[in-house]
Amino acid sequence: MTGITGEAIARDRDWGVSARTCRRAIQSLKESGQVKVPIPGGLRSPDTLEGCLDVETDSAEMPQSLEDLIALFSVDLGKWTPECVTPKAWEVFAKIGEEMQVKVLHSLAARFKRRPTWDDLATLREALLGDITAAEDWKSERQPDLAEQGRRLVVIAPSDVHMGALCWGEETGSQNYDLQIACRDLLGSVAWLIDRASRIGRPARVLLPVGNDLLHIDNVAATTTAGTPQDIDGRYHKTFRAAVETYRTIVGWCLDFADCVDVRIVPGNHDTLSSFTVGEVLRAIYAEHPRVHVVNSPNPRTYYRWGATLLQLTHGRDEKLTDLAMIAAAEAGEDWGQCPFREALTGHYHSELVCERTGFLRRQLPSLAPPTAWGARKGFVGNKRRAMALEYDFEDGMIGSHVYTVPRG
Ligand SMILES: [Mn+2]
Repeated sequence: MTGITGEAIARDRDWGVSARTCRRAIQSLKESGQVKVPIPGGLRSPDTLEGCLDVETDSAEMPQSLEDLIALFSVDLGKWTPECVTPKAWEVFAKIGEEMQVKVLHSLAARFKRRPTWDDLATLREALLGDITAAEDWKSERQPDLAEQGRRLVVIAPSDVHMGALCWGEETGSQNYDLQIACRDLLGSVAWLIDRASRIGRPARVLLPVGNDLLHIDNVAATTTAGTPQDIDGRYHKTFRAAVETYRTIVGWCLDFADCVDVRIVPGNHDTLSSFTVGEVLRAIYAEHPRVHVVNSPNPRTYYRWGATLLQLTHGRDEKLTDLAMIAAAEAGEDWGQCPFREALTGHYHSELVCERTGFLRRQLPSLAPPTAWGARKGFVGNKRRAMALEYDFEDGMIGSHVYTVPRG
């Protein structure tokens, strides 16, 4: 009786008795020693119905845990997953010699559900991968990844602030302007530009050109560098201190915004000496700072390289503007040869302009200051008071800009 079960007898022989009766009979024979039940006999053979697998032990000697059941029937858990486990118990009676004995027997039944087939999973996997890939494409369009952040330079370039200038709106037909307003608008523009640029992510570096007529006058006689008298608000020393403190604040903001800050001094025609001395103070302040690099030079032009881009920084008053490209080629020939993107950032004219010729692009920055009485007399009126930030990719050159416009009123 190898592996025979009560159910098998009841089903195959059609003896007209229940499986339980047959089991009891078998058990009775076993208990009496007349029948040897081999191990692992006494088991119900797995029945594979559509989508489910039933297994059941048939005696007290059989395993009593689900894990044992799985091992005993070699149930492939890759194909089947347990759905329910049903323990069973019943009494058997046997006459051994003259004595009737009672014994409680146990069994364990379990039902397994068929897992999705590999074909189904493969199809599902392909569909999911397609969805995920599409989602990643969409994500990368909307949000540059961290590797991209490391390739990004932001140039924060307020120009022609003319701190210390005094402008009377009734006379100029524009807004009033004094030292306090200049500091307010300079800080306000930089805060706005950093906020906008930070929405894209944290850049690797900030380039901060300082100068370009940051101060309106260059000496205690209240004149430009060349000696032209100006309308001024406050004393020279007061303006100088305000310029240093304002840029100290701005550098601090830039350090919160980016990993490194590169300060480049760009002398203007109103502040040739003052921008140099402001630069020297900033250089002293940040001499030991690991993330701030100040370059200050008496040379009117300075060059900055970011990957494939060469930037020429100059106020743009003294050179012939159409010569700037050849001046850059002469002064920064090696970088010129290696950089497919060559640009000049200039100021001075208080108007925004982009001019590209033979692969050299000159970006003329707008001014944060309103017209002075002299400018109004000359008819230099109506231009918008603005400050710009420019975004450069390490390999792809300029990739964007932000513009702050001083509110009207
Ligand atoms: Mn100027």
